Amino acid sequence: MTPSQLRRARAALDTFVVETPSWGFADTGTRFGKFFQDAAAIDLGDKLADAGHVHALTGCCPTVAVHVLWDFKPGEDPKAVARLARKHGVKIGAINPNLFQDQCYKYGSFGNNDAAVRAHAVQHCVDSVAIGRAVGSRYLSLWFADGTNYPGQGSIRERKRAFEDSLRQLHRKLALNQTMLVEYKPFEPAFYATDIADWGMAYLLAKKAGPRAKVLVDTGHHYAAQNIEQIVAWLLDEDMLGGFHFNDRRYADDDLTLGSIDPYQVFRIFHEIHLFANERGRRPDIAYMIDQCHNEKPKIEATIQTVVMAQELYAKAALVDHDALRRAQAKNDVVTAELLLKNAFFTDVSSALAAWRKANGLAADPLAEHRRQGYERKAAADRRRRRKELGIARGGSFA
Ligand code: RM4
Ligand code: MN
Ligand code: MN
Repeated sequence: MTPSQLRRARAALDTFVVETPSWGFADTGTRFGKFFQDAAAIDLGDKLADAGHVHALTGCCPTVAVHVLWDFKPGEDPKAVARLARKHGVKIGAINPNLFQDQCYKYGSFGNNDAAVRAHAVQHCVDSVAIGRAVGSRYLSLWFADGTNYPGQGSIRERKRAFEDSLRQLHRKLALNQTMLVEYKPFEPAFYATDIADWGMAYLLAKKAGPRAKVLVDTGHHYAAQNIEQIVAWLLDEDMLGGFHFNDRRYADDDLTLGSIDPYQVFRIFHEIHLFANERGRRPDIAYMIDQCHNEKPKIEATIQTVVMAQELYAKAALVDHDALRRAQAKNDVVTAELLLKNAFFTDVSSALAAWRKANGLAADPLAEHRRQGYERKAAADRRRRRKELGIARGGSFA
């Protein structure tokens, strides 16, 4: 790296933070079964402790996303949860309502043809907004399992209008500093017509809901051939990109570690963001979040891997010479333009990462440091003992 590249990479790292998901630290499963890890978090306290540990090692994960139904006991004071997070050195990030587990959601939530179910779903989101206010969270993150499984099962247009209406109602309840993120996913659990199946649908619904609704791009929620960075560039240009859920996939919504299958894809996404920032003279306000559940890898190790990979690719993408790129584009010099991206991607940024970590008082290799500290082993021993005391028997069902 040249000294100027080193400076650019370090400056990029100074601005980059990524949110960890509380659910990424707990036992989760596949559609077919659940495999347990002794070190998996038992309760929200454990999840926040794990998230705090990841932040202490990486220095760039100050917030934790929570799932309302999985993390908050009924009647629990959200302020107490915020205090618990602070105790572990983190803050509560995006609030994720749960609109898919209750029996009443069998035929959908915001898209349900029963007005009472829609009202119930909206009310749950309004309650989630209140939790967000209490804990000082900026984001309400919405993912809907809504859709139909068979042709003819429901009115596609009526469901669309039900979504428009419910999202508009919910938007009215947002605080001025809160943003509502609308996530899309092509299929699963609905296998015929998912109500918010792609970024265009999410864009339209967010636009109609109000100015504080934006689109959330989950990198795993696309068909294999889709050009995600093009979607990102369009959303940036329309000021409609609210955030990301990072993960990787080979087939569908696989929740694999970011960059484990296609790191160049992630680089290209970051490149579009850096290029936008360079042209506009300001960094876009984007929530970078992880959405991964690991069944085979130790959860904390996989999370650290993800964070380190995100930092590395973000730094690499910051090395693209934007002026040179514009010159090459103006001349239609396709090869030079492409090489500017490729060369940045293949540049070894490890010295920038090491310098940044040193300057921030962090170990050079967060994963090695995690292993050295023996956190996993200690957490496993503690949680094994507590499970026994609490009489927690773990079943094999997937959820
Ligand atoms: C979905 C989606 C959401 C997540 C749910 C549980 O696949 O990615 O973001 O909250 O799973
Ligand atoms: Mn997601
Ligand atoms: Mn997903």
